[in-house]
Amino acid sequence: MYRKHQTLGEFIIENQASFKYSSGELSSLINSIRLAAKVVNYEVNKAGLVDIIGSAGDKNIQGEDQQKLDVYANEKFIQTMTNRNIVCGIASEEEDDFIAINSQDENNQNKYVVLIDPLDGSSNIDVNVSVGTIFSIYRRVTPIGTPVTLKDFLQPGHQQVAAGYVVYGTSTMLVYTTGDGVNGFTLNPAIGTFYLSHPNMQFPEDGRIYSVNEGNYIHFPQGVKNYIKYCQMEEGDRPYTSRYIGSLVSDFHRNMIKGGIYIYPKSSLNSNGKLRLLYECNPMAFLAEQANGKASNGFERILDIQPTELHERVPFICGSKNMVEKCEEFIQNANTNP
Ligand code: P6P
Repeated sequence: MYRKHQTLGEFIIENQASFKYSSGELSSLINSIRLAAKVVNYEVNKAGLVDIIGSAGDKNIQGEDQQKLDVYANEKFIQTMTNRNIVCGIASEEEDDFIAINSQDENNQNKYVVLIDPLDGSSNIDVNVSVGTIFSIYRRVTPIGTPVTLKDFLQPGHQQVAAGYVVYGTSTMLVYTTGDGVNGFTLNPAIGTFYLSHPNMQFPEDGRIYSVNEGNYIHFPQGVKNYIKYCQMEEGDRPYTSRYIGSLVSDFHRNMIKGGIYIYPKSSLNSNGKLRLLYECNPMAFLAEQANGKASNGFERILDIQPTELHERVPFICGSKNMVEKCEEFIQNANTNP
């Protein structure tokens, strides 16, 4: 149910009843993410003006230099969700282990856990290219009132109750789903309000944009190489256009609007690819499927993968359904006919 110029706050209230768990807590959680997004957006937008760019001198569990904005965004999202006593646990790309919230309080009736990549694409920050926040929300599976455990976080993606991203681009947008389609809200920075600008977002079934880091081409599996050559061939609606921003949220967002495919495959450099299942691939896969798109690891649906570790990586192919299926065909054929 949409109204022109509807604000995110109005949308949450008016659509809460449609949320199958019909719980005000999820609405409060989305509202807390909205608040944190505005705070981080303010810092991202002024990063070029103050000394907040550049490494914080630490490295995260991925062994990557932590940019100061990474650290700031991580703190803001965790603080906002913790202060409002809405969730029982948080896992973040920037945190080695999950964070239990009020877990010793047997009166803690909070039933949601959140997994987050607070500032994805952060290597783009100091070159003024879009970055994003990605979030994934589950109901806990262990008894309410007991300390949250790793089991609450290692759930397959099809158990997500909500997922979304913030893209800090030419405009700042919050795009999310609670399992009833995907809706995009654009921030009016003058008044700090998100307005419904992209109702019911859908991937076109076909597209002409492929997003992959071709600098790694020689390290890709043969099937991926064959698909990239297919995209480049003069035939039918090809060659396609190559667009790769180096920021998953930005490439995904453009592909969802225009049609396209994003590929981060395994390679001889990364045996499981680079992207993390729990707080990058699962939320983006949930959004993709809710927007008539598709997401797999080349062989199986991302949302069906049973996680075994908090920061595990998976090969990721996501976007317009027909493009993903064509890429899967090349990967699976090369596997059977090497
Ligand atoms: P590469 C950013 O670090 C990220 O996780 C995604 O946002 C992006 O698509 C990818 O990695 C870029 O990785 O190896 O191509 O630089």
